[in-house]
Amino acid sequence: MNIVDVRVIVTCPDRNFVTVKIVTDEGVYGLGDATLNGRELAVASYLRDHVAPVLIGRDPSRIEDTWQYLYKGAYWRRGPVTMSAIAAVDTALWDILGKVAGLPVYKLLGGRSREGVTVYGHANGETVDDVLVEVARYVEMGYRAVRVQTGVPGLASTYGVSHDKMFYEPADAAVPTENVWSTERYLAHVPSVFARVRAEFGPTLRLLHDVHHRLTPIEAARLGKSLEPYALTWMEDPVPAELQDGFRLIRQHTTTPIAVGEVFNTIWDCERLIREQLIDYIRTTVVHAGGISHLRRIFDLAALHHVRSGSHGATDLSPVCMAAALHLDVAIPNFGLQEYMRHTEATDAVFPHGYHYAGGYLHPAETPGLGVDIDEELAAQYPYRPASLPLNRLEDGTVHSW
Ligand code: EZ4
Ligand code: CO
Repeated sequence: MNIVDVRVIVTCPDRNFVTVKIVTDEGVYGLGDATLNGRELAVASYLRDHVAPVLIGRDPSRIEDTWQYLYKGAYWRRGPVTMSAIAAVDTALWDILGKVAGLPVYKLLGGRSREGVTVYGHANGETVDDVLVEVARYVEMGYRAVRVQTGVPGLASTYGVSHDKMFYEPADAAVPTENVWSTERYLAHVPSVFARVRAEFGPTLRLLHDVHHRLTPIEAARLGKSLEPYALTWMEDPVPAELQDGFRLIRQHTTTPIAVGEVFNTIWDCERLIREQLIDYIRTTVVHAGGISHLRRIFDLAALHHVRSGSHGATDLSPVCMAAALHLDVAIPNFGLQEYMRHTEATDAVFPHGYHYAGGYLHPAETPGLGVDIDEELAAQYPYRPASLPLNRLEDGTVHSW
């Protein structure tokens, strides 16, 4: 069996997605997500101009060899553009292998380790009263874990808090929206939010909070300490993570568990964090961390060091990525949680899929491969629209970390 065509499909059913479709001479094809929020066309070009030509004629069952060929063969290693492109190819090849074998991909990864994939949803509201209503909605839908974000008194807007609740989209403008940020106002407010949520929903609902890389290590340590009475499942992205040593300082001060990794693209971004047990959850994803093959390598390293998975699953990760993530989530021994931000109807229509939500769990499809498809005709009706993630400035105008 040989690869005869590599198509790169860019579509915008309510948001942008880049998808690779690898077609074989026997008609079997596989899909991979290559979406890099706000930088989509860079990955599309990488795939079209540099990857597709070298894949033609290759044996699609040589998944590891193709990964090594693209990673080492580029000379220029790592980086989100390169790794998203490699991820898409790797994911598509696993999809093909599953279809050829007649098995869902999770069976090729060692089979089921659990009955379902526990997911968390996003409750966000401008005020604490608003967010309590949102948390209640998730609890009613059966969710066992909820991420809680609110506006900050005195700040006009906050990343992750929007007006449309179920389907919010942070990449909201071609030129980045600018928010004003104050660490003082934020740190003064957050503990009171969780005090109310815990009082209302009791001790067993798993609660999470995303800091979006906005603090320094000592500020994050203070936040973690102040949240200890509310027993969070994790505090996400407390600091910008280029400096892995920063996490040691947070760790020395607080028992609030730490999650990080949605912007990481290889094992080298988290190798020390994992090896030195500086984090509790690694949030790398299929699409941004080199595909199923490389993500499994990261999760295997994590398993040796008491670190569990907590993969990113926001709307910019397409249903193709979600399908792939669920196969890995259900198979690995050290699964923690899976983020699940629902896609819109338009997105779901372009990417028909067999995974489904029931009672707090997502379940991968039982069909061969990943169990997700793309409607290319429908996709063509939604042309690309430039959209960027917002940025933060401090009150004095300084550009701040996210
Ligand atoms: O900022 O997906 O945990 N989820 C998040 C998301 C990310 C976006 C970036 O593309 O932090 O909202
Ligand atoms: Co996040």
